[in-house]
Amino acid sequence: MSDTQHNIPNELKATAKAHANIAVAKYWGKRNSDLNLPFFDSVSFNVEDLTTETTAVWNEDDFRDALSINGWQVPEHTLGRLTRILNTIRSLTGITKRCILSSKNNFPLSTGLASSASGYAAAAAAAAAAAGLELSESELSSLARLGSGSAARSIPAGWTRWHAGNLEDGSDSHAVSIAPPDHWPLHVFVIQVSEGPKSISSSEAMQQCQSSPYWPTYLQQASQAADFAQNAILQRDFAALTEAMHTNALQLHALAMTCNPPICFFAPKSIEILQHILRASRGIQVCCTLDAGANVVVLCEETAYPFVKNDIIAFGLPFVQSRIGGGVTVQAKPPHLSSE
Ligand code: 2P0
Repeated sequence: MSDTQHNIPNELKATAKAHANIAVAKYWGKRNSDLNLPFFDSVSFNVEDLTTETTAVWNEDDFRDALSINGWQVPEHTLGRLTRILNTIRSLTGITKRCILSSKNNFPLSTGLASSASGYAAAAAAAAAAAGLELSESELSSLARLGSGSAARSIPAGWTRWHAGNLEDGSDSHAVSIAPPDHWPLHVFVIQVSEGPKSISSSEAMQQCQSSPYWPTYLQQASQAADFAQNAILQRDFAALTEAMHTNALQLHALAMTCNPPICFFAPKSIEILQHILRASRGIQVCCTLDAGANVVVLCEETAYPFVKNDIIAFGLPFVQSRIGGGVTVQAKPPHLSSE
């Protein structure tokens, strides 16, 4: 972020909105845990109807940074990842003030589903804009990555690829859009299988997975997954997308189940839905994925939509129906920016 510009505005306040994203070729494993630098590239799509909206205010009078989510004050000792983002902004702008962030998830789900991606993306964009920091999309993606790796992919629009990068400082580790949302307007269903909090954080699980005897094979296979997924997306090849999603997701879960101690993210209902979609995908254009949790995300083409929707209703679980979403937007720019 060496070439960034900043003009400290009078009113240090801005609001940003970001979408959750779901990976087709997943990020799993870090070459640097402090900077959330991955071993390999990942590819995902934003989910139009799962959003976080965050307002950031830089304030002289406060002694410490603070964050509330849906009105709940996050304990100060758990702000570590957000502090990395705010300290980076302070060092780039020279601002010495504290940042107060209030964040709202629109998720009708109670699981915190993919909330770290949209959460850190919105927080980074709001805090940077409020500080008058004019970052390129890549720089903003790198900044969001400091909060949560997957947040890097919630900055650009539509279908995105996070380039792992090679540099030790992470300045080349950011996401870019590979296709806009309307490139391939698939239907997205996010099925809420589990209501409980996750039993293990993604960071811990990624680390633990390296104890699996299959880790070297996984690393080699998963390193090729982004290219395969990107080609499927660019060619709108649903059969290839299905192969990319099912292979990549199930390799991750197989890895998790074979590490020590083993991790099983599935709930019984996840398996039921997975089996159903695997069977259906042989006949219609539908596929699914599962992240580090029990929820299932289903994608389908227009032709398959009526059947898929009926089947999803029949599962009897809450779900969000959506489309491929846009990138982060800053809605209330500081005065010096809004006049541009
Ligand atoms: C992904 N996941 O690509 C993968 C697939 C979960 C399974 O990125 O430690 O919350 O904050 O960088 O981004 C979830 O991990 O992890 C995730 P940190 P993050 O979407």
